[in-house]
Amino acid sequence: MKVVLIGLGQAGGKVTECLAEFDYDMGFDAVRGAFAVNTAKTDLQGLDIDTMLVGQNRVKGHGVGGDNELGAEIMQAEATEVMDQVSDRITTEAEAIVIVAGLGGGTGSGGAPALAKELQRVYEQPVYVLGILPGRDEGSIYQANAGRSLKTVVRESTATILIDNDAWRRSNETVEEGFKHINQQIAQRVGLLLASGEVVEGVGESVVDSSEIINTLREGGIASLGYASAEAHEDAEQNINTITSMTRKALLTGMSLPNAIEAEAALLVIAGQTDHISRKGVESARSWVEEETGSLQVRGGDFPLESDRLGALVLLGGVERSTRIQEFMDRAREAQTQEESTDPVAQFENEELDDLF
Ligand SMILES: Nc1nc2c(ncn2[C@@H]2O[C@H](COP(=O)(O)OP(=O)(O)OP(=O)(O)O)[C@@H](O)[C@H]2O)c(=O)[nH]1
Ligand SMILES: [Mg+2]
Repeated sequence: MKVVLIGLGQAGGKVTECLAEFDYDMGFDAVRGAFAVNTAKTDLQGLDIDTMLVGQNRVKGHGVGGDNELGAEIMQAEATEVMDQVSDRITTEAEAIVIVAGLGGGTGSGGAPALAKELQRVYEQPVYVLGILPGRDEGSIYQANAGRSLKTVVRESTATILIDNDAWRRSNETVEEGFKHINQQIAQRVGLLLASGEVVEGVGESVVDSSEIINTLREGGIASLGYASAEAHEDAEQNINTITSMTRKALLTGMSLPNAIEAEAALLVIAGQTDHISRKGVESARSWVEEETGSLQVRGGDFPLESDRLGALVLLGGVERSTRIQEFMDRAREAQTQEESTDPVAQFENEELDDLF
């Protein structure tokens, strides 16, 4: 699937750069444009993609300091300039626009729903938000910001692909090392998903197509992504169990939103050398995904790739009813109340999370 990436804020810019690099290094050419937009000048320096500073008249290049209402206002005021900058890349060839942002901060958190709204108004292509949820141990302002942003982003985008910052965390890591690792994980998974719909050589019936990604994401507001890989045997018959156990691992322990398995729709992509892929393995993995997710719409396909390993990529669409999302929204609601608690009256007036705009 050919896409244009727009990273907003610090996390958005870094993850976008990672994704563009992965796509380039692998020679996939699914990323047709990569931009980083921020209110903080220093965060744009050193990024190896096109950059754009916004909100200069409001914050003079110093960032919005976690104020996502200000982040939203700045993007609402400057969306036209941002869209002018990216419009050359959003040709008819581009199949989707992907906004990338950390939902817990200010610039990306507020900017993502505001830009999604404008892009949806102007373009026919789907507008996806790749949103990053703060980890549990991040402060209440991050949780509250992310809750309000998520609510608004789901309303304004075609689908929101969520990454929980706790999902692929390893122990004994500094926050910085942790981010670097998570960003690489995101780039690999999202990069493979985008590239999987791009194969043209040796197209067979079983090869996955962009439209299958789009249809899976069409089914609902929130999506998640998981991956696992394993060594392949030379003989496809020997890979039946490899494919089913890899698929189990991807769905049960490898998702970007852990413990959110109930879904409206799913896509199972098996990546690897075509003569390593067992049809029987693929079929049984697919019916297992059907059972686990409770979805009647489980699509599937191969992603032919020169490798001595096999990979299983699982995309779930419509996971918003999962307990993981409910838990997060509760955490965000509680955090918003805490943030408002300087005004004792406000606490009782509103138990709901406010929309950002
Ligand atoms: N996965 C990942 N998350 C990050 C990274 N950097 C920051 N975050 C997360 O993103 C949120 C903060 O968003 P930032 O992108 O730093 O904020 P911003 O959009 O630049 O907004 P302001 O700095 O307030 O203007 C927090 O929840 C962080 O945990 C990163 O490199 N990778
Ligand atoms: Mg910042």
